[in-house]
Amino acid sequence: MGGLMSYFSGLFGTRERRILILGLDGAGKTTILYKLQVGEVVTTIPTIGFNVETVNHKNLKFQVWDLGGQTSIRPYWRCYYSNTDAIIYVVDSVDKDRIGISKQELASMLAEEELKNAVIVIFANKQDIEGAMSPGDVTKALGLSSLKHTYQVFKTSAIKGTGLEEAMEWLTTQLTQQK
Ligand SMILES: Nc1nc2c(ncn2[C@@H]2O[C@H](COP(=O)(O)OP(=O)(O)O)[C@@H](O)[C@H]2O)c(=O)[nH]1
Ligand SMILES: [Mg+2]
Repeated sequence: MGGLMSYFSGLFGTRERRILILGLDGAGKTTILYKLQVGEVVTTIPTIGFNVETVNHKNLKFQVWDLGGQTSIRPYWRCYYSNTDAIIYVVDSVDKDRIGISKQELASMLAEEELKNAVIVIFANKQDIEGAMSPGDVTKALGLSSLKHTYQVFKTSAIKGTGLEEAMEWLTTQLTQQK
């Protein structure tokens, strides 16, 4: 690992980039955030009561929170996702029971006007576990073919650290082209 941030070096010196890491609880978001070794993770709890993990590294800003369940606080998310350049959407590829909920959450998020230009990186996570859905299965289950956004699905294991570099390399290329 270690060298992961080098992928982002092409983005330094340009404008601020905001990247959200989202998905259902238990998908592996926090694990990924630490694996990326971007910097110190700061957890804040806004008054409305959901955890937001933030990491700032130069002009890159990562924010993480759990989707699912809390429809009443959804309007408050807006404060966090304006000007978002990319969403890393993390899926527990073993959790077939909740993949439908994950699909709905992604769809509601991407219906937001302010996120219409965001690049989407899907992490089909937990690939180290036997019986994990393949990227093809995850693509189907999330209904990605109807997405208007630029997206790509990657097989990842946050625990083992596999697939993260490839995904980050792709994302960096997309963001560099975006301007
Ligand atoms: N086997 C396996 N476990 C994982 C992987 N990623 C995360 N986990 C585990 O899944 C649980 C939830 O991870 P966490 O990062 O807290 O998920 P979050 O709720 O999305 O932030 C933890 O016990 C992690 O160790 C993975 O790729 N493979
Ligand atoms: Mg977490």
